[in-house]
Amino acid sequence: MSRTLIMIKPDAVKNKHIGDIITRIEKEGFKILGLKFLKLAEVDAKQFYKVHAGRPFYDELCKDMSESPIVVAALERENAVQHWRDVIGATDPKEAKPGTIRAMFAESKGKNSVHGSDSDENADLEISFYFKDYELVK
Ligand code: DAT
Ligand code: MG
Repeated sequence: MSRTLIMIKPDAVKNKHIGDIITRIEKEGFKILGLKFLKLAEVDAKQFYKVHAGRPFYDELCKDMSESPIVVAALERENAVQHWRDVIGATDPKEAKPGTIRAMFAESKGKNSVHGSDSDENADLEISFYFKDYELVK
């Protein structure tokens, strides 16, 4: 079993896809270890996405991510990181395969509905960004 950190981004919350995305999480066999609804401060969005600091889309990404609420979840499943990335599809919804969450719901490359960790190591870091250990079910 492994873990991944997912976010339902502001565009998907605004477009009323929280339920659709949580239903998909359940159908894909993930166990929810932690779940929160919150609004990021811009400074925290900048911290979360700091690997992208200096890239042309960084400021707008952090502004978009902090302008309205998001849902964050720590999920567990066999091969969690790769499975969730397969479920969400390519970063740019125009390149995402039919049936993936980004193909169905994303507005653009920047407002692309969902996040997923890109490695087991980053999943642990991202989960600890949002959750204390005692907030995750054992
Ligand atoms: P992913 O979210 O698929 O892991 P990433 O880590 O490369 O993609 O980028 C993080 C987020 O930054 C991505 O979900 C949306 C935004 N982003 C990335 N590349 C972008 C671009 N070329 N133009 C606008 N936004 C971009
Ligand atoms: Mg990424």
